[in-house]
Amino acid sequence: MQEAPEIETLKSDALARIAAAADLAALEAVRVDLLGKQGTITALLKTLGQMSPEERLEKAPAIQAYREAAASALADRKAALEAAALETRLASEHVDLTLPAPQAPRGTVHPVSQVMDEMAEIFADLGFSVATGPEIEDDWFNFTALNMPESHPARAMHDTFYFPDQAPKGGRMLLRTHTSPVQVRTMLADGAPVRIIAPGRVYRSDSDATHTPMFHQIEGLVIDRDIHLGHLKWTLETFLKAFFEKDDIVLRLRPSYFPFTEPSVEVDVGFALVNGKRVLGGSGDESGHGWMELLGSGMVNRKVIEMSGLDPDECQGFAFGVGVDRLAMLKYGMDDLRAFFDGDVRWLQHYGFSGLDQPTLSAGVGAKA
Ligand code: 2U9
Repeated sequence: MQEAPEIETLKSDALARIAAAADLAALEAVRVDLLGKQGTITALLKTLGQMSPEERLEKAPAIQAYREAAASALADRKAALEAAALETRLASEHVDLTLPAPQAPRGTVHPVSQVMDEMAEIFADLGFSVATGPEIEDDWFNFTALNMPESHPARAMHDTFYFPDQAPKGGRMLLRTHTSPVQVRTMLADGAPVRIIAPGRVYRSDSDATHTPMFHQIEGLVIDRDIHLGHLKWTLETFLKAFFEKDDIVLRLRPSYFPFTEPSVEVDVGFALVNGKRVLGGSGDESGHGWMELLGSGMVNRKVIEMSGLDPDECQGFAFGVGVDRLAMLKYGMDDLRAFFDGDVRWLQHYGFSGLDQPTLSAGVGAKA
């Protein structure tokens, strides 16, 4: 009967070691030493296998009791040590709730989106609404309706991404090369009067340091009665003064040619060279000044008005087109167009806008800065 007391001793020693374990690591060491693969209790349990059935009957209860006592003491001690560790941490770690929460990395509004918002804000003040349309167009809306019939050389100039498949009305499907199809669709759908700007992505298959296969444009269209070039000039001046938040913006309208406008004018803006940097404002004819080409525009070609379902003797209008990426570079001083599309977070953090800073033109058009 010597045997059983020996199990009791083993058990009380084990329970003492468990109670004495100072931390979770020490307790884990005791657990492995007792119940691990090479543990003393594990070994003891294995001896049951080599015993005679009588002997097993006699010894097994004490050994089983020893194993359960050790296992539950280990579990209790583990819970106690974990609770104590949490207490210590809670006591030591005091969270200063007045401290601002750590800033989650915030995205920024891309300069192109910012400029599009600013322009929508300005033109909304001028009574324009924003019109959008499909980026995948057919060549009737992208070219023919804009007075660029099949053989028109301008088609080639617009070096176009064509799709293999046929367009519903014959012709070819393509990625739009300008947002002008949106204006044609609007005239066909809503008739006159029209006061819209059409912002969006456009595609041309040329890619070099200053051209990217996809870029952003905003075109504007006004169709009504008795619209003349003066309305165009005033609208562009008012827009650019509000956009660049400068009252001394001076424009020069230079005769040009576009198939969809007649007469057509390129619009230049005057700038001064201030220690090598171009500062917009003033006439470009003054010494130390110059003219910078900004956008194209003109009175809408009669043929385009006809093909858009309107009577050119009844109504006429003006249109303009401008590259948004280019406007953003001018206003916010970026010098590399390609960076617009690189998705470099450092560039976006530097040139991006926080979603909260609404375009600063809430003073509205014509308000004194
Ligand atoms: C309709 C009638 C006329 C839109 C116009 C321009 C001149 C123009 C360029 C500016 C920079 C394209 O992004 S860019 O390369 N655009 O110069 N666009 S007039 O004329 C229209 C549009 C629609 C129905």
